[in-house]
Amino acid sequence: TAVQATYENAGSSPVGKADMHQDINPKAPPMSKTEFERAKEIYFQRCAGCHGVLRKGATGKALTPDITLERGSEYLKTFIAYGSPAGMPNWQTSGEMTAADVDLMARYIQQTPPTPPEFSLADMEKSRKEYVPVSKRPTKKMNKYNIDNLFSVTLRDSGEVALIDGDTKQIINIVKTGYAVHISRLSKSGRYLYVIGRDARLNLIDLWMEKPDNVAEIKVGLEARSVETSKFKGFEDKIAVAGTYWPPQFVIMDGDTLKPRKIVSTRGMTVDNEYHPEPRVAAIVASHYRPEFLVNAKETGKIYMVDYTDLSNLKTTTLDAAKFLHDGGFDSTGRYFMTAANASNKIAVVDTKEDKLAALVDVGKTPHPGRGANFVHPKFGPVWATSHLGDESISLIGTDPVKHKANAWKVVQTMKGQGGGSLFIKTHPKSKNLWVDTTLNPDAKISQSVAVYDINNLNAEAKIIDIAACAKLTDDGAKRVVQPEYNKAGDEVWFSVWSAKNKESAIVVVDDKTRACKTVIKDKRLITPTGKFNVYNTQHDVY
Ligand code: DHE
Repeated sequence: TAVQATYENAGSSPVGKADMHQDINPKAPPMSKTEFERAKEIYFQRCAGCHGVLRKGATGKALTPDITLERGSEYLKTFIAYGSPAGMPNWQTSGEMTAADVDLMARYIQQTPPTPPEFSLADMEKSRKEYVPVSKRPTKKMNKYNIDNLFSVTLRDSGEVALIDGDTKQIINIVKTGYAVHISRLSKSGRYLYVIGRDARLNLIDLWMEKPDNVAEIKVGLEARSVETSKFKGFEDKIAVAGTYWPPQFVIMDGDTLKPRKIVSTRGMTVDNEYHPEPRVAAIVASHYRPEFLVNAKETGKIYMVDYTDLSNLKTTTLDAAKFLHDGGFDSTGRYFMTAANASNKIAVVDTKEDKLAALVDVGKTPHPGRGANFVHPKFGPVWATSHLGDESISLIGTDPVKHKANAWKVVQTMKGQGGGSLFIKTHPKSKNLWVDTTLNPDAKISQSVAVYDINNLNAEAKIIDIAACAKLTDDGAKRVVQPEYNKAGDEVWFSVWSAKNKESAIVVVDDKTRACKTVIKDKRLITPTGKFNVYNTQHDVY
Protein backbone atom coordinates (compact mmCIF):
# COMPACT_ATOMS: atom_id res chain seq x y z
CA THR A 1 0.00 0.00 0.00
CA ALA A 2 0.99 3.63 -0.27
CA VAL A 3 1.35 3.84 3.48
CA GLN A 4 3.64 0.85 3.54
CA ALA A 5 5.69 2.37 0.72
CA THR A 6 6.15 5.61 2.65
CA TYR A 7 7.28 3.65 5.69
CA GLU A 8 9.74 1.51 3.78
CA ASN A 9 11.08 4.27 1.55
CA ALA A 10 11.39 6.81 4.32
CA GLY A 11 15.12 6.97 3.62
CA SER A 12 14.97 7.51 -0.13
CA SER A 13 13.47 10.96 -0.68
CA PRO A 14 14.52 13.11 -3.64
CA VAL A 15 17.89 14.86 -3.44
CA GLY A 16 17.57 18.36 -2.02
CA LYS A 17 14.79 17.29 0.31
CA ALA A 18 16.86 14.44 1.68
CA ASP A 19 16.54 15.60 5.26
CA MET A 20 12.81 16.19 5.13
CA HIS A 21 10.19 13.55 5.81
CA GLN A 22 8.12 13.07 2.64
CA ASP A 23 4.51 12.38 3.50
CA ILE A 24 2.06 11.09 0.92
CA ASN A 25 -0.31 13.78 2.12
CA PRO A 26 0.92 17.17 0.79
CA LYS A 27 -1.01 19.00 3.53
CA ALA A 28 1.08 17.45 6.32
CA PRO A 29 3.19 20.11 8.09
CA PRO A 30 6.94 19.94 7.41
CA MET A 31 9.12 17.67 9.54
CA SER A 32 12.68 16.52 9.13
CA LYS A 33 13.37 12.81 8.94
CA THR A 34 15.16 12.98 12.28
CA GLU A 35 12.15 14.69 13.81
CA PHE A 36 9.82 12.09 12.30
CA GLU A 37 11.87 9.22 13.74
CA ARG A 38 12.03 10.84 17.18
CA ALA A 39 8.31 11.60 17.15
CA LYS A 40 7.56 8.03 16.06
CA GLU A 41 9.47 6.77 19.09
CA ILE A 42 7.66 9.15 21.48
CA TYR A 43 4.31 8.27 19.93
CA PHE A 44 5.00 4.57 20.44
CA GLN A 45 6.03 5.08 24.07
CA ARG A 46 3.48 7.63 25.18
CA CYS A 47 0.50 7.77 22.85
CA ALA A 48 -0.03 4.44 21.07
CA GLY A 49 -1.43 2.82 24.21
CA CYS A 50 -4.55 4.99 24.10
CA HIS A 51 -4.70 6.11 20.47
CA GLY A 52 -3.50 2.90 18.79
CA VAL A 53 -0.40 2.08 16.74
CA LEU A 54 -2.29 3.04 13.58
CA ARG A 55 -3.93 6.01 15.41
CA LYS A 56 -7.43 4.66 14.88
CA GLY A 57 -8.34 5.55 18.48
CA ALA A 58 -9.56 3.45 21.43
CA THR A 59 -9.46 4.82 24.98
CA GLY A 60 -8.18 7.99 23.32
CA LYS A 61 -9.60 9.68 20.21
CA ALA A 62 -8.64 8.70 16.67
CA LEU A 63 -5.67 10.75 15.45
CA THR A 64 -5.75 10.07 11.72
CA PRO A 65 -4.71 12.95 9.44
CA ASP A 66 -8.28 13.56 8.21
CA ILE A 67 -9.07 14.62 11.80
CA THR A 68 -5.76 16.12 12.93
CA LEU A 69 -5.16 18.27 9.81
CA GLU A 70 -8.61 19.77 10.33
CA ARG A 71 -7.73 20.68 13.94
CA GLY A 72 -4.38 22.23 13.04
CA SER A 73 -1.10 22.55 14.90
CA GLU A 74 -2.09 25.24 17.42
CA TYR A 75 -5.17 23.37 18.65
CA LEU A 76 -3.25 20.09 18.89
CA LYS A 77 -0.39 21.74 20.78
CA THR A 78 -2.75 23.12 23.41
CA PHE A 79 -4.44 19.77 23.82
CA ILE A 80 -1.17 17.88 24.21
CA ALA A 81 0.31 20.46 26.59
CA TYR A 82 -2.68 20.85 28.93
CA GLY A 83 -4.59 17.58 28.53
CA SER A 84 -8.31 17.19 29.13
CA PRO A 85 -10.57 16.11 32.00
CA ALA A 86 -11.60 13.10 29.88
CA GLY A 87 -8.23 11.46 30.49
CA MET A 88 -5.71 13.03 28.08
CA PRO A 89 -2.58 13.63 30.19
CA ASN A 90 -1.19 17.16 30.52
CA TRP A 91 2.13 16.28 28.93
CA GLN A 92 3.77 19.69 29.08
CA THR A 93 2.46 21.09 32.37
CA SER A 94 3.31 17.80 34.11
CA GLY A 95 6.90 18.24 32.95
CA GLU A 96 6.93 15.02 30.93
CA MET A 97 7.31 16.78 27.57
CA THR A 98 9.06 20.03 26.67
CA ALA A 99 7.36 22.72 24.55
CA ALA A 100 9.55 21.52 21.67
CA ASP A 101 8.33 17.93 22.11
CA VAL A 102 4.73 19.13 22.13
CA ASP A 103 5.31 21.05 18.89
CA LEU A 104 6.96 17.96 17.40
CA MET A 105 4.08 15.67 18.35
CA ALA A 106 1.47 18.12 17.06
CA ARG A 107 3.16 17.99 13.65
CA TYR A 108 3.75 14.25 13.77
CA ILE A 109 0.12 13.30 14.29
CA GLN A 110 -0.78 15.23 11.13
CA GLN A 111 1.45 12.91 9.07
CA THR A 112 0.28 9.60 7.63
CA PRO A 113 0.81 6.89 10.27
CA PRO A 114 3.65 4.51 9.34
CA THR A 115 2.67 0.83 9.35
CA PRO A 116 4.78 -1.31 11.66
CA PRO A 117 5.97 -4.75 10.53
CA GLU A 118 4.18 -8.05 11.19
CA PHE A 119 5.56 -10.73 13.56
CA SER A 120 5.45 -14.45 12.70
CA LEU A 121 5.93 -17.63 14.71
CA ALA A 122 9.44 -17.88 13.24
CA ASP A 123 10.22 -14.29 14.37
CA MET A 124 9.09 -15.25 17.85
CA GLU A 125 11.05 -18.48 17.92
CA LYS A 126 14.20 -16.63 16.81
CA SER A 127 13.92 -14.32 19.80
CA ARG A 128 13.34 -17.11 22.34
CA LYS A 129 15.91 -17.93 25.00
CA GLU A 130 15.92 -20.74 27.51
CA TYR A 131 18.30 -19.51 30.19
CA VAL A 132 17.70 -22.60 32.29
CA PRO A 133 16.39 -25.63 30.39
CA VAL A 134 13.59 -27.58 32.06
CA SER A 135 15.96 -30.49 32.87
CA LYS A 136 18.27 -28.15 34.85
CA ARG A 137 15.50 -26.55 36.88
CA PRO A 138 14.80 -27.47 40.51
CA THR A 139 12.35 -30.32 41.13
CA LYS A 140 11.21 -28.81 44.40
CA LYS A 141 11.22 -25.41 46.03
CA MET A 142 14.87 -24.61 46.83
CA ASN A 143 14.34 -21.46 48.91
CA LYS A 144 12.80 -20.65 52.28
CA TYR A 145 10.67 -17.77 51.06
CA ASN A 146 6.97 -17.83 51.71
CA ILE A 147 6.33 -17.50 47.98
CA ASP A 148 2.55 -17.37 48.48
CA ASN A 149 3.05 -13.92 49.92
CA LEU A 150 5.67 -12.72 47.46
CA PHE A 151 4.89 -9.61 45.39
CA SER A 152 6.02 -9.07 41.81
CA VAL A 153 6.34 -5.30 41.48
CA THR A 154 6.67 -3.62 38.10
CA LEU A 155 9.58 -1.19 37.90
CA ARG A 156 8.15 0.54 34.89
CA ASP A 157 10.91 2.68 33.46
CA SER A 158 13.85 0.47 34.37
CA GLY A 159 12.49 -2.60 32.56
CA GLU A 160 12.52 -4.83 35.63
CA VAL A 161 10.35 -6.39 38.28
CA ALA A 162 11.22 -6.37 41.97
CA LEU A 163 10.38 -9.60 43.77
CA ILE A 164 9.51 -8.49 47.30
CA ASP A 165 9.01 -10.82 50.26
CA GLY A 166 5.61 -9.82 51.60
CA ASP A 167 6.44 -11.04 55.12
CA THR A 168 9.77 -9.25 55.60
CA LYS A 169 9.28 -6.48 53.00
CA GLN A 170 12.79 -7.24 51.73
CA ILE A 171 13.68 -7.25 48.04
CA ILE A 172 14.54 -10.83 47.07
CA ASN A 173 15.70 -10.06 43.55
CA ILE A 174 15.45 -7.47 40.82
CA VAL A 175 14.80 -9.32 37.58
CA LYS A 176 15.49 -7.93 34.10
CA THR A 177 12.34 -7.97 31.99
CA GLY A 178 10.79 -6.06 29.09
CA TYR A 179 10.26 -2.32 29.22
CA ALA A 180 7.26 -0.94 31.13
CA VAL A 181 6.01 -4.28 32.33
CA HIS A 182 2.25 -4.29 32.33
CA ILE A 183 1.20 -7.32 34.31
CA SER A 184 2.54 -10.38 36.12
CA ARG A 185 0.54 -13.60 36.23
CA LEU A 186 1.12 -16.93 38.01
CA SER A 187 0.93 -20.47 36.76
CA LYS A 188 -1.76 -22.62 38.37
CA SER A 189 0.71 -24.17 40.85
CA GLY A 190 2.14 -20.77 41.75
CA ARG A 191 5.64 -21.82 40.73
CA TYR A 192 6.05 -19.86 37.50
CA LEU A 193 5.70 -16.11 37.18
CA TYR A 194 5.00 -14.67 33.71
CA VAL A 195 5.86 -11.02 33.14
CA ILE A 196 4.91 -9.13 29.98
CA GLY A 197 6.55 -5.86 28.90
CA ARG A 198 4.99 -3.12 26.79
CA ASP A 199 7.67 -4.01 24.22
CA ALA A 200 6.09 -7.51 24.04
CA ARG A 201 9.01 -9.19 25.78
CA LEU A 202 7.71 -12.04 27.91
CA ASN A 203 9.79 -13.36 30.80
CA LEU A 204 9.32 -16.60 32.69
CA ILE A 205 10.59 -16.54 36.28
CA ASP A 206 10.94 -19.72 38.34
CA LEU A 207 10.00 -19.05 41.98
CA TRP A 208 11.40 -22.43 43.07
CA MET A 209 15.02 -21.39 42.44
CA GLU A 210 17.19 -20.57 45.40
CA LYS A 211 17.07 -17.01 44.14
CA PRO A 212 14.03 -16.72 41.83
CA ASP A 213 15.11 -15.50 38.40
CA ASN A 214 14.48 -15.71 34.64
CA VAL A 215 14.47 -19.19 33.11
CA ALA A 216 13.09 -18.32 29.67
CA GLU A 217 12.20 -15.35 27.52
CA ILE A 218 10.53 -14.58 24.19
CA LYS A 219 9.48 -11.53 22.18
CA VAL A 220 5.92 -12.02 20.97
CA GLY A 221 5.44 -8.84 18.93
CA LEU A 222 6.09 -5.10 19.07
CA GLU A 223 3.65 -4.02 21.74
CA ALA A 224 1.78 -6.05 24.35
CA ARG A 225 -0.17 -5.82 27.58
CA SER A 226 -1.41 -9.27 28.53
CA VAL A 227 -0.33 -12.78 29.48
CA GLU A 228 -2.12 -15.70 31.13
CA THR A 229 -1.62 -19.39 31.87
CA SER A 230 -3.81 -22.51 31.71
CA LYS A 231 -5.77 -23.08 34.93
CA PHE A 232 -8.00 -26.04 34.05
CA LYS A 233 -7.52 -29.41 35.74
CA GLY A 234 -4.99 -31.52 33.84
CA PHE A 235 -3.39 -28.44 32.21
CA GLU A 236 -1.80 -26.91 35.32
CA ASP A 237 1.37 -24.97 34.37
CA LYS A 238 1.23 -26.43 30.84
CA ILE A 239 0.20 -23.62 28.51
CA ALA A 240 0.72 -19.87 28.29
CA VAL A 241 -0.88 -17.23 26.09
CA ALA A 242 0.19 -13.67 25.35
CA GLY A 243 -1.80 -10.99 23.58
CA THR A 244 -0.29 -8.21 21.52
CA TYR A 245 -1.42 -4.69 20.64
CA TRP A 246 0.82 -4.91 17.59
CA PRO A 247 0.52 -7.07 15.58
CA PRO A 248 -3.15 -7.57 16.49
CA GLN A 249 -2.97 -11.24 17.52
CA PHE A 250 -2.36 -13.65 20.37
CA VAL A 251 0.07 -16.55 20.65
CA ILE A 252 -0.28 -19.81 22.53
CA MET A 253 2.96 -21.24 23.94
CA ASP A 254 4.31 -24.10 26.03
CA GLY A 255 4.08 -23.01 29.65
CA ASP A 256 7.56 -24.06 30.77
CA THR A 257 9.71 -23.13 27.74
CA LEU A 258 7.61 -20.41 26.06
CA LYS A 259 8.00 -22.26 22.77
CA PRO A 260 5.40 -20.61 20.50
CA ARG A 261 2.85 -23.02 19.02
CA LYS A 262 -0.01 -21.10 17.47
CA ILE A 263 -0.79 -17.54 16.48
CA VAL A 264 -4.37 -16.34 16.07
CA SER A 265 -5.07 -12.98 14.40
CA THR A 266 -7.80 -10.74 15.78
CA ARG A 267 -8.23 -8.70 12.58
CA GLY A 268 -11.80 -8.72 11.37
CA MET A 269 -15.27 -7.45 11.94
CA THR A 270 -16.44 -5.41 14.91
CA VAL A 271 -19.65 -6.18 16.79
CA ASP A 272 -21.21 -3.64 14.38
CA ASN A 273 -19.97 -5.68 11.40
CA GLU A 274 -17.40 -3.18 10.18
CA TYR A 275 -13.85 -4.26 9.36
CA HIS A 276 -11.11 -3.26 11.79
CA PRO A 277 -7.44 -3.69 10.81
CA GLU A 278 -5.98 -3.38 14.31
CA PRO A 279 -8.09 -5.01 17.04
CA ARG A 280 -5.60 -4.99 19.89
CA VAL A 281 -5.60 -7.79 22.43
CA ALA A 282 -6.47 -6.45 25.86
CA ALA A 283 -7.13 -8.53 29.01
CA ILE A 284 -6.80 -12.31 28.92
CA VAL A 285 -8.03 -14.61 31.69
CA ALA A 286 -8.07 -18.39 32.05
CA SER A 287 -11.38 -20.16 32.60
CA HIS A 288 -11.77 -22.28 35.72
CA TYR A 289 -14.68 -24.20 34.15
CA ARG A 290 -13.21 -25.28 30.82
CA PRO A 291 -9.77 -25.62 29.21
CA GLU A 292 -10.15 -22.15 27.71
CA PHE A 293 -8.60 -18.72 27.59
CA LEU A 294 -10.85 -15.67 27.37
CA VAL A 295 -9.24 -13.13 25.06
CA ASN A 296 -10.54 -9.57 24.74
CA ALA A 297 -10.20 -7.98 21.28
CA LYS A 298 -10.44 -4.31 22.09
CA GLU A 299 -11.67 -2.52 18.98
CA THR A 300 -13.96 -5.24 17.64
CA GLY A 301 -15.62 -5.79 21.02
CA LYS A 302 -15.33 -9.57 20.62
CA ILE A 303 -14.32 -11.98 23.34
CA TYR A 304 -12.71 -15.20 22.11
CA MET A 305 -13.11 -18.26 24.31
CA VAL A 306 -10.22 -20.33 22.98
CA ASP A 307 -10.07 -24.05 23.76
CA TYR A 308 -6.39 -24.93 24.21
CA THR A 309 -6.70 -28.72 24.18
CA ASP A 310 -6.06 -29.20 20.44
CA LEU A 311 -4.13 -26.41 18.76
CA SER A 312 -4.31 -27.99 15.29
CA ASN A 313 -8.10 -28.16 15.40
CA LEU A 314 -8.67 -24.98 17.34
CA LYS A 315 -12.17 -24.50 18.73
CA THR A 316 -13.16 -20.98 19.61
CA THR A 317 -16.46 -19.55 20.78
CA THR A 318 -16.70 -15.90 19.79
CA LEU A 319 -18.89 -13.63 21.89
CA ASP A 320 -20.15 -10.28 20.65
CA ALA A 321 -19.72 -8.03 23.70
CA ALA A 322 -19.18 -4.29 23.12
CA LYS A 323 -16.42 -2.23 21.54
CA PHE A 324 -13.24 -1.17 23.33
CA LEU A 325 -12.80 -4.11 25.67
CA HIS A 326 -10.00 -3.44 28.12
CA ASP A 327 -9.44 -4.84 31.63
CA GLY A 328 -11.49 -7.01 33.96
CA GLY A 329 -11.64 -9.89 36.41
CA PHE A 330 -13.82 -12.67 37.76
CA ASP A 331 -16.74 -12.44 40.19
CA SER A 332 -16.18 -14.04 43.61
CA THR A 333 -17.23 -17.52 42.39
CA GLY A 334 -14.81 -17.49 39.44
CA ARG A 335 -17.63 -18.29 37.04
CA TYR A 336 -18.38 -14.85 35.56
CA PHE A 337 -15.77 -12.71 33.81
CA MET A 338 -16.60 -9.02 34.32
CA THR A 339 -14.83 -6.91 31.74
CA ALA A 340 -14.87 -3.24 30.81
CA ALA A 341 -15.81 -2.09 27.31
CA ASN A 342 -14.33 1.21 28.35
CA ALA A 343 -15.23 3.71 25.62
CA SER A 344 -18.70 2.10 25.43
CA ASN A 345 -19.23 2.79 29.16
CA LYS A 346 -20.26 -0.81 29.74
CA ILE A 347 -19.27 -3.89 31.67
CA ALA A 348 -19.68 -7.15 29.76
CA VAL A 349 -20.47 -10.23 31.83
CA VAL A 350 -19.32 -13.59 30.45
CA ASP A 351 -20.62 -16.86 31.85
CA THR A 352 -17.55 -19.12 31.55
CA LYS A 353 -19.59 -22.22 32.44
CA GLU A 354 -22.07 -21.79 29.59
CA ASP A 355 -19.71 -19.88 27.24
CA LYS A 356 -22.25 -17.12 26.78
CA LEU A 357 -22.54 -13.42 27.25
CA ALA A 358 -24.73 -13.08 30.36
CA ALA A 359 -25.24 -9.31 30.22
CA LEU A 360 -24.00 -5.90 29.15
CA VAL A 361 -24.29 -3.46 32.04
CA ASP A 362 -24.25 0.33 31.59
CA VAL A 363 -21.96 2.00 34.09
CA GLY A 364 -20.25 5.43 34.41
CA LYS A 365 -17.86 7.04 31.96
CA THR A 366 -14.89 4.88 30.88
CA PRO A 367 -14.94 2.10 33.47
CA HIS A 368 -11.44 0.97 34.52
CA PRO A 369 -11.67 -1.81 37.12
CA GLY A 370 -8.26 -3.49 36.85
CA ARG A 371 -9.51 -6.86 38.03
CA GLY A 372 -12.29 -5.18 40.03
CA ALA A 373 -13.38 -5.82 43.63
CA ASN A 374 -15.74 -8.50 44.98
CA PHE A 375 -17.58 -8.28 48.28
CA VAL A 376 -20.94 -8.99 49.90
CA HIS A 377 -23.07 -5.86 49.98
CA PRO A 378 -25.09 -5.64 53.22
CA LYS A 379 -28.28 -5.03 51.26
CA PHE A 380 -27.76 -6.38 47.73
CA GLY A 381 -25.67 -9.52 48.28
CA PRO A 382 -22.54 -10.36 46.27
CA VAL A 383 -21.36 -7.47 44.08
CA TRP A 384 -18.38 -6.65 41.86
CA ALA A 385 -17.18 -3.05 41.71
CA THR A 386 -15.52 -0.82 39.16
CA SER A 387 -14.28 2.75 39.32
CA HIS A 388 -13.95 5.00 36.28
CA LEU A 389 -11.37 6.94 34.33
CA GLY A 390 -13.91 9.41 33.00
CA ASP A 391 -15.97 10.33 36.07
CA GLU A 392 -15.94 10.13 39.87
CA SER A 393 -18.47 7.31 40.14
CA ILE A 394 -17.99 3.82 41.55
CA SER A 395 -20.49 1.27 40.23
CA LEU A 396 -21.48 -1.84 42.18
CA ILE A 397 -22.97 -4.64 40.07
CA GLY A 398 -24.92 -7.56 41.55
CA THR A 399 -23.27 -10.90 40.67
CA ASP A 400 -25.52 -13.55 42.19
CA PRO A 401 -28.19 -14.70 39.71
CA VAL A 402 -29.36 -17.48 42.05
CA LYS A 403 -29.99 -16.03 45.51
CA HIS A 404 -30.20 -12.35 44.48
CA LYS A 405 -31.69 -12.70 41.04
CA ALA A 406 -33.37 -9.29 40.95
CA ASN A 407 -29.99 -7.59 41.45
CA ALA A 408 -27.92 -9.74 39.10
CA TRP A 409 -26.09 -7.83 36.36
CA LYS A 410 -27.60 -4.51 37.50
CA VAL A 411 -25.89 -1.51 39.02
CA VAL A 412 -27.30 -1.75 42.52
CA GLN A 413 -25.49 1.27 43.94
CA THR A 414 -23.34 4.12 42.66
CA MET A 415 -21.00 5.95 44.99
CA LYS A 416 -19.21 9.20 44.45
CA GLY A 417 -15.43 8.95 44.67
CA GLN A 418 -12.76 11.66 44.76
CA GLY A 419 -12.88 12.38 41.04
CA GLY A 420 -12.14 10.97 37.59
CA GLY A 421 -8.84 9.42 36.65
CA SER A 422 -9.30 6.27 38.71
CA LEU A 423 -7.43 3.19 37.49
CA PHE A 424 -7.90 0.54 40.15
CA ILE A 425 -10.27 -0.59 42.90
CA LYS A 426 -9.61 -3.39 45.37
CA THR A 427 -10.80 -5.30 48.41
CA HIS A 428 -10.15 -8.78 49.86
CA PRO A 429 -12.53 -11.46 51.19
CA LYS A 430 -11.13 -10.88 54.71
CA SER A 431 -11.44 -7.10 54.54
CA LYS A 432 -14.25 -4.62 55.17
CA ASN A 433 -12.53 -1.88 53.16
CA LEU A 434 -12.94 -0.90 49.53
CA TRP A 435 -9.97 1.08 48.22
CA VAL A 436 -10.12 3.34 45.14
CA ASP A 437 -7.18 5.15 43.57
CA THR A 438 -7.39 8.28 41.38
CA THR A 439 -3.98 8.02 39.74
CA LEU A 440 -4.67 10.06 36.63
CA ASN A 441 -6.67 12.87 38.22
CA PRO A 442 -5.11 16.21 37.16
CA ASP A 443 -5.27 17.52 40.77
CA ALA A 444 -2.09 16.37 42.56
CA LYS A 445 -3.88 16.24 45.93
CA ILE A 446 -6.31 13.73 44.46
CA SER A 447 -3.82 11.69 42.41
CA GLN A 448 -1.62 11.30 45.49
CA SER A 449 -4.37 10.08 47.81
CA VAL A 450 -6.90 7.25 47.81
CA ALA A 451 -10.50 6.87 48.97
CA VAL A 452 -11.51 4.05 51.30
CA TYR A 453 -15.11 2.95 51.93
CA ASP A 454 -16.51 0.89 54.75
CA ILE A 455 -18.25 -2.01 53.00
CA ASN A 456 -20.78 -2.26 55.84
CA ASN A 457 -21.72 1.39 55.51
CA LEU A 458 -21.40 2.38 51.88
CA ASN A 459 -23.71 5.36 52.25
CA ALA A 460 -21.14 7.08 54.43
CA GLU A 461 -18.53 9.32 52.82
CA ALA A 462 -15.22 7.74 51.92
CA LYS A 463 -12.21 8.45 54.07
CA ILE A 464 -9.38 10.08 52.10
CA ILE A 465 -5.87 8.86 52.87
CA ASP A 466 -2.85 10.79 51.67
CA ILE A 467 -0.64 7.87 50.67
CA ALA A 468 2.10 10.02 49.12
CA ALA A 469 2.48 11.88 52.44
CA CYS A 470 3.11 8.54 54.21
CA ALA A 471 6.02 7.90 51.87
CA LYS A 472 7.76 11.12 53.05
CA LEU A 473 9.62 11.55 49.78
CA THR A 474 12.08 14.40 49.79
CA ASP A 475 11.64 15.17 46.09
CA ASP A 476 8.70 17.27 45.07
CA GLY A 477 7.18 16.95 41.62
CA ALA A 478 4.68 14.69 39.95
CA LYS A 479 4.14 11.54 41.98
CA ARG A 480 1.06 9.43 41.53
CA VAL A 481 -0.41 6.80 43.81
CA VAL A 482 -1.42 3.69 41.94
CA GLN A 483 -2.98 0.24 42.37
CA PRO A 484 -4.02 -1.15 45.73
CA GLU A 485 -2.92 -4.81 46.14
CA TYR A 486 -3.55 -7.01 49.20
CA ASN A 487 -1.16 -9.41 50.85
CA LYS A 488 -2.20 -13.04 51.12
CA ALA A 489 -3.70 -12.70 54.61
CA GLY A 490 -5.82 -9.74 53.50
CA ASP A 491 -4.69 -7.56 56.41
CA GLU A 492 -2.33 -5.26 54.47
CA VAL A 493 -2.87 -3.24 51.34
CA TRP A 494 0.10 -2.06 49.28
CA PHE A 495 0.22 1.11 47.14
CA SER A 496 2.86 2.38 44.73
CA VAL A 497 3.98 5.97 45.03
CA TRP A 498 5.09 6.37 41.46
CA SER A 499 7.49 9.24 40.86
CA ALA A 500 9.50 10.20 37.78
CA LYS A 501 12.38 7.94 36.75
CA ASN A 502 15.07 10.12 38.27
CA LYS A 503 13.12 10.77 41.50
CA GLU A 504 12.59 8.71 44.62
CA SER A 505 9.56 6.39 44.64
CA ALA A 506 8.19 4.10 47.35
CA ILE A 507 5.73 1.40 48.24
CA VAL A 508 3.44 2.24 51.10
CA VAL A 509 1.98 -0.66 53.07
CA VAL A 510 -1.22 0.23 54.90
CA ASP A 511 -2.65 -1.72 57.83
CA ASP A 512 -6.05 -2.63 56.46
CA LYS A 513 -7.82 -2.66 59.82
CA THR A 514 -6.61 0.69 61.16
CA ARG A 515 -6.06 2.23 57.70
CA ALA A 516 -2.79 3.64 59.05
CA CYS A 517 0.47 3.56 57.10
CA LYS A 518 2.43 0.62 58.47
CA THR A 519 5.62 0.27 56.44
CA VAL A 520 7.26 2.32 53.72
CA ILE A 521 9.48 0.32 51.38
CA LYS A 522 12.20 2.51 49.90
CA ASP A 523 15.22 1.41 47.95
CA LYS A 524 17.37 3.04 45.30
CA ARG A 525 16.41 0.18 42.99
CA LEU A 526 12.66 0.82 43.29
CA ILE A 527 12.46 2.93 40.12
CA THR A 528 8.93 3.91 38.99
CA PRO A 529 6.96 1.14 40.73
CA THR A 530 3.44 0.68 39.31
CA GLY A 531 1.60 -2.69 39.32
CA LYS A 532 2.03 -5.15 42.18
CA PHE A 533 0.93 -8.76 42.03
CA ASN A 534 0.67 -10.85 45.16
CA VAL A 535 1.41 -14.46 44.20
CA TYR A 536 -1.44 -16.17 46.06
CA ASN A 537 -4.13 -13.62 45.19
CA THR A 538 -3.14 -13.53 41.52
CA GLN A 539 -2.82 -17.31 41.29
CA HIS A 540 -6.31 -17.83 42.75
CA ASP A 541 -8.07 -14.75 41.32
CA VAL A 542 -8.69 -13.36 44.80
CA TYR A 543 -9.77 -9.71 44.56
FE1 DHE B 1 -2.61 -0.79 31.94
C1 DHE B 1 -3.84 -3.73 33.25
C2 DHE B 1 -3.66 -1.68 28.87
C3 DHE B 1 -2.03 2.41 30.93
C4 DHE B 1 -0.78 -0.21 34.75
N1 DHE B 1 -3.61 -2.41 31.21
C5 DHE B 1 -4.04 -3.51 31.90
C6 DHE B 1 -4.69 -4.42 31.00
C7 DHE B 1 -4.63 -3.85 29.75
C8 DHE B 1 -3.94 -2.57 29.88
C9 DHE B 1 -5.14 -4.42 28.46
C10 DHE B 1 -5.32 -5.77 31.35
C11 DHE B 1 -4.33 -6.87 31.18
C12 DHE B 1 -4.88 -8.22 31.60
O1 DHE B 1 -5.55 -8.29 32.65
O2 DHE B 1 -4.65 -9.22 30.90
N2 DHE B 1 -2.83 0.22 30.20
C13 DHE B 1 -3.26 -0.34 29.05
C14 DHE B 1 -3.27 0.65 28.00
O3 DHE B 1 -3.52 0.45 26.78
C15 DHE B 1 -3.03 1.97 28.62
C16 DHE B 1 -4.34 2.72 28.69
C17 DHE B 1 -2.07 2.89 27.89
C18 DHE B 1 -0.70 2.37 27.63
O4 DHE B 1 0.01 3.03 26.87
O5 DHE B 1 -0.32 1.34 28.15
C19 DHE B 1 -2.57 1.53 30.01
N3 DHE B 1 -1.57 0.85 32.72
C20 DHE B 1 -1.47 2.05 32.15
C21 DHE B 1 -0.67 2.95 32.95
O6 DHE B 1 -0.40 4.17 32.69
C22 DHE B 1 -0.21 2.19 34.14
C23 DHE B 1 -0.72 2.84 35.43
C24 DHE B 1 1.31 2.13 34.22
C25 DHE B 1 2.00 1.66 32.98
O7 DHE B 1 2.83 0.79 33.10
O8 DHE B 1 1.74 2.12 31.89
C26 DHE B 1 -0.87 0.85 33.88
N4 DHE B 1 -2.37 -1.78 33.70
C27 DHE B 1 -1.53 -1.39 34.71
C28 DHE B 1 -1.60 -2.37 35.76
C29 DHE B 1 -2.51 -3.38 35.35
C30 DHE B 1 -2.95 -2.99 34.03
C31 DHE B 1 -0.86 -2.27 37.09
C32 DHE B 1 -2.94 -4.63 36.11
C33 DHE B 1 -3.82 -4.27 37.25
C34 DHE B 1 -4.35 -5.44 38.00
O9 DHE B 1 -4.54 -5.29 39.22
O10 DHE B 1 -4.59 -6.50 37.42
